[in-house]
Amino acid sequence: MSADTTTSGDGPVPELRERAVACAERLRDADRVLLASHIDADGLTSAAVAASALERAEIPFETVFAKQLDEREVARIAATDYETVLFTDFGSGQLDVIAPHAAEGAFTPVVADHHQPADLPDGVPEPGHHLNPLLFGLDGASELSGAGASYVLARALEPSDGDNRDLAALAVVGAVGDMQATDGGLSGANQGIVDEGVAAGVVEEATDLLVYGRQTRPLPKFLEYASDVRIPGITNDANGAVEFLSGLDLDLREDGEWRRWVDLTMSERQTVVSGLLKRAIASGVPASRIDALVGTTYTLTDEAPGTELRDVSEFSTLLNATARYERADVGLAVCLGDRGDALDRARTLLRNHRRNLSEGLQWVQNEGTTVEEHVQWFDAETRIRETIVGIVAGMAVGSSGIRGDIPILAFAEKSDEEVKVSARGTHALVREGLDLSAVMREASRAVGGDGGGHNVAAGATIPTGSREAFVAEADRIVGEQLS
Ligand SMILES: [Mn+2]
Repeated sequence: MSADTTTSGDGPVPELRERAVACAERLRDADRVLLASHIDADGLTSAAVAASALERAEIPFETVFAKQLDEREVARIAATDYETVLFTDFGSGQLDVIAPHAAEGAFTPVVADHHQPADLPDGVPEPGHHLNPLLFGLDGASELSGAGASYVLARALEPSDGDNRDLAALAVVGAVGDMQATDGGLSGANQGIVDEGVAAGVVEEATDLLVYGRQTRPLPKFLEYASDVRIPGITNDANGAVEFLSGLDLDLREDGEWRRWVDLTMSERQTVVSGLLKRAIASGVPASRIDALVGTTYTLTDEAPGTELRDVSEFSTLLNATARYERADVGLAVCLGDRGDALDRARTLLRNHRRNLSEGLQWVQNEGTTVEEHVQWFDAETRIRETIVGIVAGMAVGSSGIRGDIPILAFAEKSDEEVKVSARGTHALVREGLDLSAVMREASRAVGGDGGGHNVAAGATIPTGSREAFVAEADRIVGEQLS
């Protein structure tokens, strides 16, 4: 029998753990720490995990957030009198900017990230406190998120009488929010974190219907909006969903109100699932799509049943809604346990977010995209907020009237001087060689901007007026990648 260390107290990967211990030592040596994190679901949970761990280790800290860690932002950080800066969910891709400041003695960086590390300028030494799964042969897009890297650090920061495994709950929210789950389930080092969360009694893993809104949506809305697997006559069909449910011979209303998925007994759920499967088969939905209806789900057992926070995917959606509207303070407060004002605010932000997304998608579908040789694009200018234009682009690829066999570039105005670009591809294109992270970095730098991200989804900021040159450059690079 070989020793399996993946689920031991050493955390998900022993080499990562060793690096985390070195990072933790640096943090313990600091009088106080500036915690800087990315503004998205993964970045917010990263910050919450790190903040909780610093608090418990009695290390004073202050938290700041940024949408993008560019030269200006790093310079602002360097100008503070913090000697130690902990970067979470970003920092690796900006090491070329951070390391020179560190070399000059402005601050000592500790980085817990999962994005592609940048090459350093000649003669600038590699910072020593760099915790990133990519340095240890793990996939940063599917095996460990920023929150996961922060969690590994948090375990290393545990006081001798403490146990930070409860923070696995937030790390799982971060991984799911970072789109690291396939068929609902996490893998790699992420699975190790799930196991620790289960052992700590904060996470529950189950096989269930993979439909958004298990905790919060009344059954007809729950099925109507289940758009990942389209079932004719139910999906996007309010009357159809009600008719389907009414025909099941179950008592699905309580005091005249529709019950929610979470309210059903196991046997009631089975009746609904088998009815759905029958309907899907009868309507000719392909078997592979039908399989995608059911998969792994994660429940946070300390959260109240029937709330967004109980279900990991609903929790991460709620956080994203706060992030997209620059309310990182609200998202962080929810992560740190505020169930009053912050939660109310987050819910309002989510309602507005949904309305903005559907209006945005409608607009793209009406306008259509401009198709180049290897990419398609649209410029929303100020019609779609730059913070949600990427999500709209992802929803648009392959939707009604928009091609799904080439990547999409989406532009939106950021300021008078800057334009935000978001790129979205498909996993099929990535298998053929598409790497949008490289496309966005190279094409943006060619026009005086900067960018990066993941192979299937990436972003950049470019100077106003450079759109045409950027599209030409991106089109050429994508052509090279896919040839
Ligand atoms: Mn992330």
